[in-house]
Amino acid sequence: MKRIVSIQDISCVGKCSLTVALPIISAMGTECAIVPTAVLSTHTAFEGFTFADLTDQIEPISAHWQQQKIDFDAIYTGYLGSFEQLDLVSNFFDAHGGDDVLIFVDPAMGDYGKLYPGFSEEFAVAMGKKVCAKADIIVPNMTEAAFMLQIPFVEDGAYDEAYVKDVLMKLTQLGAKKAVLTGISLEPGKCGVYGYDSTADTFFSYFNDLVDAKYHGTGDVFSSTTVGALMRGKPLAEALAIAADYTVEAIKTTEADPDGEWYGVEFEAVIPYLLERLD
Ligand code: PXL
Repeated sequence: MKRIVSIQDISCVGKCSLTVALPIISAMGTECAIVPTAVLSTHTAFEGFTFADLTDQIEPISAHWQQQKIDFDAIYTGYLGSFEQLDLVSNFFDAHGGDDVLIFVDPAMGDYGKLYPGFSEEFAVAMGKKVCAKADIIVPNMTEAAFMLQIPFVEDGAYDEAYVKDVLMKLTQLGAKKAVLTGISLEPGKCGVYGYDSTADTFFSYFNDLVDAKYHGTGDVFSSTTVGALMRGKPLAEALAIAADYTVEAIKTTEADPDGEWYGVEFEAVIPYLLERLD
């Protein structure tokens, strides 16, 4: 069985970061170790959330694993909360990375043209230079890409395919081998992903009908599923398609549930669909 480690926060309620990565990656048949970077009572879209920083645990955990010769098939990072964590995660890549270790970075920092509460433009630039630079695959949305590259944010409908390709090439110039832009819309009513593999100089894309609903944590569902599918041997383009379709299923299921929560999607209800797609 493959083993990955996911480095991100635990939002105790909120269906994002580790409470999404753990169940999805486990259900897909891969061991998911974790480095929790912080414990929050909820994700940051709730009012009055608590926050306990665990930055000082990252290095000792890493050192213990090195001493125990515990290694990983992939390192998957998501939401990170401070400049110091960016440095520690970059060191973690050096300590636990290698030719056979996939480094997958979701630079979860914002959406719809805005950074999440607490993040600065400088932080986004550092995420690009310190963490994305060492990745095999990065999966920002257009907001995160714009802040990391220090270019203006362009709304859906206002960019074309040539612009998307240009942003992707700039993202790989940060150092990542492959970049995938999520939440891309090139025609009304469609939404999907557009990627660039700088090692092969090839582009790829996958689109679904747009589901007009916004929920927290969908990026984490998408990234976790992509990592899970890659670990099961799927090529990147297929892993992204499975992840996009599963995320759409989870959103539609949540929308259809009159008791659906606002803060996250019912990805649990459609795990059987995901497992069918894996075979
Ligand atoms: O889904 C990204 C995410 C992860 N972790 C925390 C968040 C968010 C998005 O708002 O607040 C704590």
